Amino acid sequence: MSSDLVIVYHRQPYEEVEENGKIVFRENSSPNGIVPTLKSFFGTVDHGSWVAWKLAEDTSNPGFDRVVKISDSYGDYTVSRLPLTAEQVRGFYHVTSKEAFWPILHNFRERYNYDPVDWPNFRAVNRAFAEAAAAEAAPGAVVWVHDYNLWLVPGYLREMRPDVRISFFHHTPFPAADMFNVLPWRKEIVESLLSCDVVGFHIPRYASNFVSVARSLFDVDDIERVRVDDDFISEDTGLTERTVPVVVVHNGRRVNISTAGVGVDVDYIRKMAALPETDKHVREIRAEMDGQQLILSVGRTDYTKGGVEQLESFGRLLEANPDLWGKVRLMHVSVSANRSMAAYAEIQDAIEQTAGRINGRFGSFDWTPITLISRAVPFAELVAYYRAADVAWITPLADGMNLVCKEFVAAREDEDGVLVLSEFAGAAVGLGSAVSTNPYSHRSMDRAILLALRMERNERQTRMRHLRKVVAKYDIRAWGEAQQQAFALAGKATTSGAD
Ligand code: GDG
Repeated sequence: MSSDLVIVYHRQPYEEVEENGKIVFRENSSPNGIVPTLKSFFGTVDHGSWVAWKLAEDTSNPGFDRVVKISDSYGDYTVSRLPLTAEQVRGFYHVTSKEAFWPILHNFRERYNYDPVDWPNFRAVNRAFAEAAAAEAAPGAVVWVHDYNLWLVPGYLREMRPDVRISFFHHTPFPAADMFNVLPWRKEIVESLLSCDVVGFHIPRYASNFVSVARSLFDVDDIERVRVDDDFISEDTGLTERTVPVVVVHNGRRVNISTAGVGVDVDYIRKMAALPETDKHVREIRAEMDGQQLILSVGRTDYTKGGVEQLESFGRLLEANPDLWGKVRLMHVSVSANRSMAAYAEIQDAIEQTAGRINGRFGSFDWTPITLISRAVPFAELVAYYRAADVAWITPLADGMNLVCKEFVAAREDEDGVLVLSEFAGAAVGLGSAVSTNPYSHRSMDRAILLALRMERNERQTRMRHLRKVVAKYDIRAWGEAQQQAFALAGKATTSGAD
């Protein structure tokens, strides 16, 4: 059965587990995160499909059904599993996407690694994703492609299926032309993106950067711009833009540029925060803290998340303020997603060494300043920590959006707690009431955390109330609606004969 909506996302939308020798598909144990949100879109169409990859030793004889039907609380949908060998996955995902694209997207030119890239493999994998999507899509269907590792999919798909509407969403930042154009495949990538009906970003800066990159490489004209909504103009972040492009025309085709930042499931987090088990856990954490202040830091282990820089700031804070010894603790949750990759193993080591050095320098038998957690904490537990923390310290060097800071705010029904947020997280453009910090500046980092620890209750509440309004207004449902509107707009652009 062909589908009105095809979601192309590299990971499968469920957990595949073996039970009594049989493979069963289980809904992801946590309804939090982007995958359940994307699946909820299947409720808006007659039939939906999801395209993802699955490891196979022999791709022509993968030993699993390529297409399976799933029925879960999101309805009935099809999952098309693209068989890829371990070598193909390594080449397209771990090498090309993570070693070449990821550093450029996040402005780390010095970490960019060109040499091991196997470009023909990247093309072949993206083409295979496009073929799988083309096979699932009904005439005129929306095909919704996610993230940079699938950058070439729109171009191939447009050739195969001129009738479909293609929407592409970037979860990462999109850099300026000086940075993006370091990629030798820049023209091929941007040409593919310009064959979409909608290209989507979290914030106006990334949309503007994309358009300036496109203009540097192609004749792109008729750029329609609108003023950015006041909700996304924060004077404290270097990421603010005053206007944002909404349409560009390339080769006579209109390409809609959509800007809507992913939000969190505020209702779900609120409910979880209000559970009696969460209450009990919060009381236990507070009892354990025994009047000390708790700083919480949560993120993936990635150099973009600025973990080492943050730990060093904590070390300087203790060095300069002996009155804080024994009075404050940092819980640093840094979950490693890609242990096998050298860049991530190196950052994990650096985090462990820095935390160890600070604990050794300042700690005592009954006070360990930093608790380092490298395994994933169950989400229910994380919510208890969000509630119990005095400060959430979220200081990435670059981050497309950052959902952790929004989860923290959503969990704070008590309207207390301080958010210290990097001005280089996409979320910062909407969260002007956070304590803004520049993670590249020692002085700014050290000042912001001290300010947060010493902030009076009145100011904490005023800031938190404002943050909560914004996080609730731009929650995950608002993002979903913005995407639906963008799909509808894409439909109009196609039928109005803009081609
Ligand atoms: C990419 C972009 C963009 C973290 N530790 C634990 C845990 N988490 C969960 C958080 C949050 C998620 O992981 C992390 O989301 P982020 O948005 O902060 O970061 P990325 O993974 O880098 O995501 C990013 C995002 O895509 C969406 O577009 O915001 O900029 O880089 O939900 O709660 N969850 C659990 N235990 C942990 O220890 N259960």
